[in-house]
Amino acid sequence: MVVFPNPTTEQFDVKTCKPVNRLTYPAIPLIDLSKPDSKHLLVKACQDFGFFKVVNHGIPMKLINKLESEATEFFSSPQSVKEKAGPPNPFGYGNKNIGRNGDVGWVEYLLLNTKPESDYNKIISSFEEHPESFRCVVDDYVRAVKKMACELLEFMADELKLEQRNVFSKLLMDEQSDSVFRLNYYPPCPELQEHEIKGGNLIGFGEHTDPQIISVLRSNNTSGLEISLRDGSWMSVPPDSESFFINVGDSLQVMTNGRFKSIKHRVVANSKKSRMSMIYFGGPPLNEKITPLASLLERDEESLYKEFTWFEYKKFSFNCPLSHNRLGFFEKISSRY
Ligand code: GA4
Repeated sequence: MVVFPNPTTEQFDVKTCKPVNRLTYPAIPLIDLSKPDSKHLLVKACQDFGFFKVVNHGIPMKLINKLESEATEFFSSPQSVKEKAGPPNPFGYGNKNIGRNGDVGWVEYLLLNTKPESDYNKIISSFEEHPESFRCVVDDYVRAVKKMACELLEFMADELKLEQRNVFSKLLMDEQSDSVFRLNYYPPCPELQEHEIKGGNLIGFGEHTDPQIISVLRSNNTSGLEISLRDGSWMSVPPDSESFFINVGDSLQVMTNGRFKSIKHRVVANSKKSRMSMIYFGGPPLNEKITPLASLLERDEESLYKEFTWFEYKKFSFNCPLSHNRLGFFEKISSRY
């Protein structure tokens, strides 16, 4: 087990968190699941941004709110209670330390494996007064967002004119799918008001791309999420507690031979308001080869990536710092390494 000393606020590097000024920002692609035509926008959204917002998704607000209130209750429990569920190894409760390589953020979190045989029950029963209800709501929520993620992946396959519309979704549906669920709580940081006045900010979760296939994020109405645009500027994503935000992950970028973009994103914390987010990371089984789909390659088009399994990619990623360009290591002609 790696034990990190408690990070100091200076480590959150307020300077690098300052957004680059731009005069105009592009609109975030919007997919309205109640309108069948909306799915035509998916491929373009994944190619141009690797990010989009989903509305009219059909997931009951009651379920979402129930999970948020369970999570709020957990994060407001005494530190000693929360720590019973940590440190993450790799699952469990974490506070400020992210991953194994010294990254820190102004965030508390709970990382859970979604596999039924995982030790997630053990983690939950160690801290909760009513673990049963927490477990049920996490299960119901994960089931619902996974279904939506699969639907979106199938629409993408349709739009890409792939013969097998479940070519991506079957990886999430597989019993061995290595998917993860994360609750992030960004507490307000009053000491940072002074930095905010000077236009600085505090890193909640540093810049990174998600290694999996697809990520489904829902947050409360506190801002903080920022996405990196092609010109290197950061765009703040207006929060919307009734919608979901979807990221293309590194694995989907590889499977589409770079057509879809795995988006770099980060979260900045706030001096006054807390932010709560819940993210489902849909991943493939560990032994799955992550390689461009043959049917997507044009004549003479070669794979941009060396062959690797999800296990190999995951092992490499989890030993890298958060902001590392991990996919660069697997590119055949390394562009950024
Ligand atoms: C980013 C996406 C998910 O939150 C996560 C993260 C994981 C962790 O928090 O342990 C990683 C990060 C994430 C990518 C690089 C490595 C691993 C922290 C880190 C420094 C759970 C995941 O799958 O990859």
